[in-house]
Amino acid sequence: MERTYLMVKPDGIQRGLIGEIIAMFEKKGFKIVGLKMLRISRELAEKHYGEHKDKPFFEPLVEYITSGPVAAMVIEGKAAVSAAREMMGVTDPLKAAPGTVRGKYGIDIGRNVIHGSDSPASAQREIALFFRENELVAYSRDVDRWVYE
Ligand code: D4T
Repeated sequence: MERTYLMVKPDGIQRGLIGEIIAMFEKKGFKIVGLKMLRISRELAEKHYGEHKDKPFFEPLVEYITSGPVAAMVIEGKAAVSAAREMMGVTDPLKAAPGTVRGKYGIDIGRNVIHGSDSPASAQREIALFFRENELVAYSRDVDRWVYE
């Protein structure tokens, strides 16, 4: 089993999409092990998007991600990192496949609704950045025998 970090970005919150987005991952069969609302500080945004700090879109990206609250979550399941990326769709919502979060709900790349870790290493780093160990819950679900063979 693998864990990944997902976040409904400020545009998703303002547009009332938290429930729809969580439901997609929940109904897929993933287990939610961490969930909270927070307002990202500039310092945290710069850390989270550190790899982009020399890109022209860095400043607008930081402004956007700090512009309102986000919904942060950690989901767990088989191949959670790659499966969640597939379910999110590619970065540019106009190119994202229909049925993906970005394909369904976004238009502009700078308002692409959701974030998801792009590798198991990023997932580990981002989970530690956004959640304390005691905010993540380990539990079993009886339904898992109907999700996994
Ligand atoms: P995030 O990290 O937000 O889940 O998005 P991706 O993993 O899909 O994409 P990314 O890291 O390449 O980009 C991070 C973030 O920057 C915005 N962005 C990106 C932008 O505004 N203009 C651009 O040209 C690119 C490449 C969108 C997502």
